[in-house]
Order: sequence, then C-alpha cells, then structure tokens
Amino acid sequence: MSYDPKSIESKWQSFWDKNRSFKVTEDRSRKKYYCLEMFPYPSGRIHMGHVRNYAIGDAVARFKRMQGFNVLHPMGWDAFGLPAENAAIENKSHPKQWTDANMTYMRGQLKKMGLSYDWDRELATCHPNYYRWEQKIFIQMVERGLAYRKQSQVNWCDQCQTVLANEQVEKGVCWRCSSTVRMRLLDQWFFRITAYAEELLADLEKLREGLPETGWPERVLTMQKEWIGRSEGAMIKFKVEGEGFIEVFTTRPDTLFGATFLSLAAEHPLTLKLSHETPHEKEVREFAEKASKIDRTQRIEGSYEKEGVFTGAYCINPATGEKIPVYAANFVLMEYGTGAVMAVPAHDQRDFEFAKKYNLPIKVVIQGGGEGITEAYEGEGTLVDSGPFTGLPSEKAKKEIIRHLDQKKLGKEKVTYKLRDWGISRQRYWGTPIPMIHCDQCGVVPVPEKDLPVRLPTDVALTGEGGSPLLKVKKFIEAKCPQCSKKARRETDTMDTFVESSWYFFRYCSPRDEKAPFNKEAVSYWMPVDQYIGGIEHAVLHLLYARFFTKVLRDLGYQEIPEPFKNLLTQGMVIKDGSKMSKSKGNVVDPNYLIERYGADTARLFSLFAAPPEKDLDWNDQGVEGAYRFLKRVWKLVGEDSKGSGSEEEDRLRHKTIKKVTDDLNRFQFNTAIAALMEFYNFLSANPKGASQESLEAMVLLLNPFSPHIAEELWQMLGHKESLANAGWPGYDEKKLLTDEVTIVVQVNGKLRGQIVCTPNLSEKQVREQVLKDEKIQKHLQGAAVKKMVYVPGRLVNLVI
Ligand code: ANZ
Ligand code: ZN
Repeated sequence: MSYDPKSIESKWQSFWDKNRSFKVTEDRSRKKYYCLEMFPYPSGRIHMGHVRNYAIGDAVARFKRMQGFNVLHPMGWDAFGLPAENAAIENKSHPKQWTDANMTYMRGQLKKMGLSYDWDRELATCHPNYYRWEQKIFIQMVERGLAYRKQSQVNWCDQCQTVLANEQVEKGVCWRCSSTVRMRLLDQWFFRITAYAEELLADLEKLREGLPETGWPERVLTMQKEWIGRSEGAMIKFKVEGEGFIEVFTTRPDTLFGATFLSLAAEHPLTLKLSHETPHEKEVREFAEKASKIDRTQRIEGSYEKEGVFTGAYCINPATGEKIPVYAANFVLMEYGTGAVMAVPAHDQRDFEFAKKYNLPIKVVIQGGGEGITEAYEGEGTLVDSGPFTGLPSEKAKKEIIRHLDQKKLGKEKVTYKLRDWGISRQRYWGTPIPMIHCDQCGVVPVPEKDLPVRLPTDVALTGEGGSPLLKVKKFIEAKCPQCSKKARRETDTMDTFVESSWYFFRYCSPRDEKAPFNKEAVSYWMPVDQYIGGIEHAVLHLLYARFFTKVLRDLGYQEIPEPFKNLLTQGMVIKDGSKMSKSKGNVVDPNYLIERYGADTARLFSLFAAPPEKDLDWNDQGVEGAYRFLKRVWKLVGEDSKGSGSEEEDRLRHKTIKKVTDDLNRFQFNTAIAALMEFYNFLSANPKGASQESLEAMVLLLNPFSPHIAEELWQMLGHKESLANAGWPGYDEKKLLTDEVTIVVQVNGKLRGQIVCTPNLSEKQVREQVLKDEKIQKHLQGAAVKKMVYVPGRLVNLVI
C-alpha cells in the first residue's frame, strides 16, 4: 500500500472531529498547558505565514499533550476591521457577509491542516456575545476614569469630510481623493494606559525569566521598554511677564544656566496667546497652521526642516534671572512632557541648530566645548559658568539644582513617559459600538447594563463617502437618555480592533459564558498562557495592549494574574526569492496547492524543518520535496511486514534519538529534532533484517507532533487501537546513553602494547587510571615510572617510561 496523504488525512481529521479528541475541560488534578497562536484576521484565505505559525503551535500542543499536560489549544477570529468594510464597498456586499464567508472558508483550510484545536471554543470577535462584554468592561473603565474623552489631533480630509487612519495618509495626502490632509481637533475616546506605565515597565522583568531558555525574547522586551520610554528629569517653571508661568520638562536640569531661550509646540495654548496683539501675531498664526500639517510619520522620523518663530514674549530663566525670548518651534511635540522646552543650544544639537539659524545666544555650561563651538556637546561633565553650582559633576548638579528650585517653588523632580494614552475611537462601521449616549442635559451617559449589547445595525449603506456609515443610520443614532429619558444621540464611534485582541485569550477559557466576560474559576486554572506564538510585528502594540488589559481586568476584579503570556515565541517571516511572501510581490505559494499536492503532513514538516522558528524561512521547492520523500520512506519502513529483533546499537540510538527530540522540542528547535528523526530513519532502514517494533513505535511517536496524520495511521499499522491523541511521550534511559564505547590503543614508548575499552567522555585522568590498571599494560611497564603520557582523546595513549 503506497502513501496516500489525501485519504489518510481526511480520515484522521474526521476521526478527531467526531471524537472531540482535543476537547478539554478544567481538571485540577492535572497540570495545565495553555498553548496559543495569535488569532487570525479573516482576510479570505490562509497564507504560508499562518501555516508556519500554526504548525509551530500544533507541534508544541501535541508534544505537551503527550507529556501528560491538560492542553488548552483554541482558535478563533479577530473579525472586526477595515478590510471587511472596504471589501464590502468594492463588492457591494456587507462586511458581515464577507467576514462570515471568509471564516467558513478559512476554518475549512485550518481543518485540512489537522491542527489539534478544541473547536468547541471557537470565537469570533464580531459576535454580539463577544463584544457585549467588551462594552461592559468599557463602561466600567469609564467609571474608573480609565476610559475618557478628550480633544485630540486626528488626520482630517476636508474633501472627504472624514477622519483618516495613519495608514490612509500617504505622503501627507488622502489615499482616496489625494487632497492635502490636515490635523484637526476632535473629541475621541482614550484608554488611560499611562496610568499603568510604571507597572508595564517594571513587569518586563518578570517576562525575562519564564521557563528555562524561553520567557520573552530580549528584542521584544527592549522594544516595549523603548515604547514606554521612561525619562527622569524635572519640571521647571519660567515666569512670563503678565502670563504666569511656562512649565518645561527637561532631563538636563544641570544645564539650566545655559538655557538662552524657550521653545513651545505650535499647538501649545500660549503660542497664540503670547503673540496676541503683537506685531508677531500673523507670523505665529501662519507658522502654527503650517506646523499642524506635518504628518505623523514625518514627525516621528524628524524628516522635516526645523523651523520656528519668535512669539514676541520673554520669560525669566529662574537660575540666572535673565530675560530670554520665547519661540514656537516645529520640533517640539505637544504630546510629550509639557509641550515646552528650555532650549540649551550649547548642549542640545537641535537647539544648537535652531540658535544658529535664528541668531540666538549659545552659552556653554558643561565643560567640553568652548568659544566658537561647531556642535552641541550633549554629554555630561563638570559644570562651568553656573553660579553656585560651578564645579559640580552633572549627576550631583541635577539633584542640587532641583532642590534649589524646589525651595523656591519653581521646579521639582519628575518622571515622564513616551507612552501615550491609547486612542480607541474609530469613525468606522465594522467595529464594537462604543456604548455611550450623548444627552444635551446630562452629558455623556453610559448605556445601562440591561441594554447591552449595543448591537451594530445591519442595515447600513456603505458607500465609502464622508464620515462614519453609522452617522446615516437614524434608528441607531436616536436614543433615549438613560438618566432623564429625553431624546439623546447614540455615540457613533466604534472601538479600535486592538481592543478585541486584548482579552480574547481570557474568553477562550470559558467562551460560552453568558453571565460574564469569562469565568473566574476557569481563568484561574488556564491562565496565564504558557506559550504564545506569533509575528514580531506585534512586539509593541498588541502585546502591550494585552498586558495593559490584563492589569485592568485584575483591577476591576475579574481575575488575578498580572501578566497574560508567560512565554513568547516570535516567528520569523516566510521569504521567497529574497523577499517576504506577499501578494503585492507576487511570490506567494498557496497553502491549498501544497496540501493538495503533498498533504498537510508534508506542509507542516517542511515549515518546521526549513528553519528554526524565530528565524526567517527561505522557501524552496526541493525542501518540500525532501519532506515528502522522508514521509514516504517512513511509511514504507513501518509498513514492511518483517520486523527485526533489534540490536544493542539500535537500542542505543533509539534512546539517544528520544532524548534529542525531547530536548529539542523543549527548546522549540524543531528543525534539529526532525534532523535527528531522519538520522534514526537512516539507521533503521540500513538494517536488512528490519527494525524492531520498539524502534518503529518510537519513530512514530516522535513524528506525531510534526506530522500527526501519518503518525496516527502508522500507529494503527503497528497494531495499536488507541489514537495517538492520548498517547504518552516515549521515555529514554540515561544509562543506555552511556553504554557507548570506544577502544583506545595503548603504546609504551611508541610501541603497540594493548588496548582499553571505555566510555567516550572520560577525562584524561580517568583514562590514565584505567590504562595503569590494565594487567597486560602493567606487564609491559614492569613497575617503571611513567614520565609522561601522550593522549589523543578517544583514540590513543602513549606512555613514556
Ligand atoms: C533641556 C536640555 C538640555 C535637554 C540639554 C536636553 C539636553 P527624552 O530623553 O527623550 O525624555 N523635550 C522635552 N519635551 C519635549 C517636547 N515636547 N518636544 C520635543 N522635545 C522635548 O528627552 C527629554 C528632552 O527632550 C528634554 O530635556 C527637552 O530638552 C526635550 F542639554 O531640556 B532637554
Ligand atoms: Zn439626559
């Protein structure tokens, strides 16, 4: 019987389905293992990146299950989002229809891969049964001040009369109509993630550890740390004539004596106010207008000409008492610190260039530069020209200057973060409705819990024009105020889809719960996720938001753990012809083709064998052929009628292989584990008498995490009735590994006098002892003293007497 993946694979897939082979429930008598791959967006069909991700996850899940863990391995859909809306506009269909159809198709594809999911736990975030809980949590966050509304800058297209996401702004113009995009203030909903900045930073330490050699990758920890961006420094107040104070944030209070002007953000409230009714007003206004058009990407990259204008106002440097000018500058961000900077041109390069450009004084206050400097000296050092602080080193001066300012109530120590509150408002249709009602009398009022969920209406017209489609659904907008019962207006913003993916891993623990977002007991058993697997592109946003939500859910009393993901594996990309596989590059390999032609077992084996999981995988057709050939050979070997009786050498290699595969799987080194299986196969197939039943069984068990269909079938052929879904992982005997022997030739004064047989890993001293104990050698030595021993490890000993 030849290897026919198609029939075997559909046979076992229906077997697993029918028997609910991977269904799990909480069982406190057993150790749990929660294995999770990032859930997919139902874009239409799966791609090779998915195949790789899920092959890794499934190998881990099956391995852990065989090791006796109670394994939770769920799958679902991150089902809200803009592509559904765009596709609906294009195809004149509905986002729900499009999404449902995609989920159905992709579910079929995943089933054809033979992934060991507990499908009874499948969830889709666009279902009211899912998002109603998100709405409830949102309202509780509002009550706690963790969700709030504030005016904020958005990308706005005047032509389309709509807010644009950052991705919809290309080189400063609207993706749809190509007119210039401007920044505009709009009321938006925010999550106060900054309230957790310190904890999010500190807990990164907990993630460093995890299981041996795993935890979270250092790279991801660093990216999160930089994103949170903690800076220690001070707030310092500069008195303005007639206008109170301007407060600045600085990390270098030691340079205060060198602050020769102040720079405000264009959007700083004082920028226009200070210039009001001065000759500078018009110029400042024009400047602010222009600065607001710099788009976000350029801002972040700093790729624009640094410019500014004088506001007409002066303030007092609290250290020197000198009058210094106040400028507005386009590189000062309103969203960081206080939106105002004390400019120290001698020690900050941007300030230096600005001072040169506008002819402002440059005063050196840290030793390092001097007269006529050509660039800023940004390092620390000894203070000069700084009054009573002259001569102090920077570190000490920072503290002393802050203390001095504190006494005069002009400054204090301050820690600032780059992390911004998370803007979650989207003027879109296909998302979770924000459950709030606007009343002229009562303000913004939460929808009462009994009225949840606020369902997304289905009868909407999607035209792609002007603003949120929900604005045109009268029935949706018209609401009664929950407080005063008067006519009111329903919020039409929907939530960022990152909100759904911030807590889905909790919902998997009790996905059909109708009383709460999730069951506390179930969560206390399953969470945290033991192994999370997904792309590096989620290193910051998704993973940070999920960590934040976990802490919020803890503080709202829903659950107790502080961190959701104990170990994280970030898989590399799938590359073909030198670039990432993608539709736009036209270099995709369709998983359907692979599965049709070779079977899922080959597709999975290839994805795991071709590269270590965190590295990029370079696609090659020979690799797939090779994986297929290997499975065909194993099929033939196991299927042969004659079984050998084995040998000591075979036993040893079997134990060695089991150990190697076990160790490698513990470290997710699937490629070397598979290589060990290939070596084992080579040995077994070289024996003309056939391999022993025991070795063949080991081969099949070890193959199961990678290529489970063929493994199940071969297991039956070897005479077993039970499915491998519940089989145990094979053990090995350490002692058996040590029975490896080597023969060492022994010479005396260069002449062959005998040999010893010993284990290969003896030290030189142990070899010497064994040689001197050997009777035959002792005869040749005749009691003479050994002056020197030459040892070629594992091969030869020469005794010089
Ligand atoms: C005076 C000074 C002197 C500064 C000096 C630096 C060097 P990090 O480390 O990233 O936190 N700054 C403060 N708020 C800003 C804003 N809204 N937009 C742009 N720049 C801003 O950077 C903190 C430093 O960045 C602050 O320290 C401030 O410049 C500037 F020799 O103050 B410094
Ligand atoms: Zn009201």
